Amino acid sequence: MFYKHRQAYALPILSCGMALACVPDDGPQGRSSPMEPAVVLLSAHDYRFDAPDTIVVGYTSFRFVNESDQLHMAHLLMLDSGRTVHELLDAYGAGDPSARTVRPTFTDFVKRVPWARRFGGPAADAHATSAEVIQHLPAGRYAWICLRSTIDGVSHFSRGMTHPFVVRPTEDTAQPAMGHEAEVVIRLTDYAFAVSSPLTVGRTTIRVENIGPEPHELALLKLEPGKTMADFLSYLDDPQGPAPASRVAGVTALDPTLEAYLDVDLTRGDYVLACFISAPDGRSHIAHGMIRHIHVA
Ligand SMILES: [Cu+2]
Repeated sequence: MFYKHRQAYALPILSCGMALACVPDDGPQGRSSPMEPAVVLLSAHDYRFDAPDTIVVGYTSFRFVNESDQLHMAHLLMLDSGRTVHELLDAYGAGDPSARTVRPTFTDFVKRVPWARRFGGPAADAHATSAEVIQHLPAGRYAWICLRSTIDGVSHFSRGMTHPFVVRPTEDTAQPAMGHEAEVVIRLTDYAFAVSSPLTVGRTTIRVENIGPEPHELALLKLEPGKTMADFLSYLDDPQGPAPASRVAGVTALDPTLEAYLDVDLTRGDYVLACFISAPDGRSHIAHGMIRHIHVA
């Protein structure tokens, strides 16, 4: 059943290839039917996004292609009325060359900005395509931003990796809908992952819900053959040599009460669930216990 839905809403991507976003006759984003999420294709380069300026309210499936040699994220922030991306970059210290929001060790040290809601969005490893991240976006002003830093500590957004966009209301009563149910729910709490049922090989839709008071993310990484959680933890402390795990899917930070869907295609193996957000005490959520090994069979 899931395959049917997937094929239906994936078609606009195929028909518009690697364009910025699908622009069929019916509007600024790909849309196969009102009962399916609209499809938006994003791509990352060093250091910019190719992304649409306007999306229609409703469920949107983001597919993120990373064309560069390093990990990038298309993190979504919703800005309160009257706020601008310039103000956001100022708040994040983009003009300050010493400002480091994300250390090369991956922890997200970004400042809490009360008028910018962290709204999820995809991330992808170098030369990879993210799993589909499906979210309901209310009308408003948003920005895509990459919170990663270069190895010398310069944030990608201060190099220009941000892109404002608008989610506009529609008079069409049939907004893009989710279209299919989640088979698994992963709840993000302070500080743990609660997984409703085991993840299995093949295509799965996961609903990711932040039910804690902190912002949280879900990074799903697959361990390389023979590598263990201990290898992964020591790599986070001291990232030398090839990474023992690669990111296969995930939803970047969601503020409390927000949710997103993740359509993944899993292969057999050992995976790590991790949240790289930093807590108010300055330690990472991982240090607080927000890391978990799962086996997919
Ligand atoms: Cu967390």
